[in-house]
Amino acid sequence: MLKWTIFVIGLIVLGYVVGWQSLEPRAEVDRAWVRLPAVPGRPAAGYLTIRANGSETLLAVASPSAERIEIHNSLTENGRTRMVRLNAVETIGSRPLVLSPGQTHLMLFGLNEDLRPGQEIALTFRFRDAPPATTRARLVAAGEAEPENVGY
Ligand SMILES: [Cu+2]
Repeated sequence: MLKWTIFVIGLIVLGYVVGWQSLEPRAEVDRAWVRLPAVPGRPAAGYLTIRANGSETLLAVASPSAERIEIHNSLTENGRTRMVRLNAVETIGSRPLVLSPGQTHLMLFGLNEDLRPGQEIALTFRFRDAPPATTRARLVAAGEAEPENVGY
């Protein structure tokens, strides 16, 4: 009887494990914020955290408030920092991927110049496998630190 009980429990556990692995790819974005440019008309920079239930690739980002959004990486060579455009950025397994100042970030070109610090804009993220995700990003002034309580 005990053997049967253990066998049945084993089947249930196996079912959960297999079920989890075959889950549809999912990705969400949170803690998004955008630092407005010091000079209007210059690009703004966006930061956020991507969480996926497996390895996932971010392919593109769009917003009704910006003409174009690029994914950038900051590189420091010989003491000079420059930015390179990335075609995509990947999560490693299900570890959260954090886009933060001085590292991988979004660059928002042609941002609506009527926007002010404290307001929010919508950002939509397109992934290789997971369905698109939309989040709201808090706007902060140039030179202002990362806002607290920016999670949703
Ligand atoms: Cu950049």
